[in-house]
Amino acid sequence: MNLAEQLQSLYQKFGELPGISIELHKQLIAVAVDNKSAKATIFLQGAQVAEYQKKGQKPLIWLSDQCDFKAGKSLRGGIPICWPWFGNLECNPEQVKLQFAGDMPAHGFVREREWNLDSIELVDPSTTELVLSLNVTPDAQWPFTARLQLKVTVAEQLRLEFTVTNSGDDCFSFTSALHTYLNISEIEAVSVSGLEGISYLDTLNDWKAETDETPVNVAGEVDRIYQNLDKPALLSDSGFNRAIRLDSDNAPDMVVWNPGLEKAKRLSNFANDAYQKMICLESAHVLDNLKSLEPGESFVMQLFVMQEGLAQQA
Ligand code: TA6
Repeated sequence: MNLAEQLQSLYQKFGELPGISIELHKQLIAVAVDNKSAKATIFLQGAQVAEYQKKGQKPLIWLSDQCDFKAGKSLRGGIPICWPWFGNLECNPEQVKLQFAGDMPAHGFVREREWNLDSIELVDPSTTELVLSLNVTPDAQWPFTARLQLKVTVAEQLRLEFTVTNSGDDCFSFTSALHTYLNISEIEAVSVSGLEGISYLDTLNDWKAETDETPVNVAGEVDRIYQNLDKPALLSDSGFNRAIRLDSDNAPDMVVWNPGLEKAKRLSNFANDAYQKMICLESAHVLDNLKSLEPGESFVMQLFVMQEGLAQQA
């Protein structure tokens, strides 16, 4: 189907639902949700959440104002789904790496593919549930068969439930992440707690293992892979006077990333000063926490993003 036929088909299925809009952003189709709790926008390409904003609050999710909405290119911002590998393939475990042939993009390939919008359910006036899916079939990049599903719940909190099913005849292994870009007041105004004492790999310092006993404050480029969290991460933003809690299920790791000025200049669709207004807290399972699925087995990872008032400073 071409874009016009796709839009027509989506309007016929979902266009009459209260609070639901089918949108075209240049080459990309999105579904917009507006209910009593929040507004949200999900692009069919990559099943990428691009917006989530609780009513009366500032946006929770950051999206670059330099997105070009081109087919085949993941939006800068939102919550890209990194699968069947996280980061550079070369930095993945052998068990994951050896499954691929050829030159591979960072963060896998499903964030660049067109997912299907299977269903939208208005659970209640404050809760909307969308299900998107993607069937991955063997090709020159990856010789396995999988069915991916993303369930997005737009309510007082944002919930993503990412399911991978081995729908083929051969076992495969993968790493993955929900690469959440958060909207912040100023990078100097935020700190991330909940990671104190958790071992992390500093990818900017030869992947050396480190730990911090204090909350993470960002001054310059940060790219850390925290392994095996034991509590939710909490982003405190004194500029917006709010805290954002990220809780997850089956995502034991978290990547904390801010490009800083120098890397910002090299990033696509990213203004030089945009590093001031975003930070990535990426719920993941990487390295030793890779997953392997036998035929018929499934894996489910969940992310809960909720906004809280800022604990009154003591
Ligand atoms: O998750 C952190 C990271 O791997 C950074 O190193 C940076 O590359 C970021 O992801 C963005 O990657 P992308 O391929 O979306 O530009």
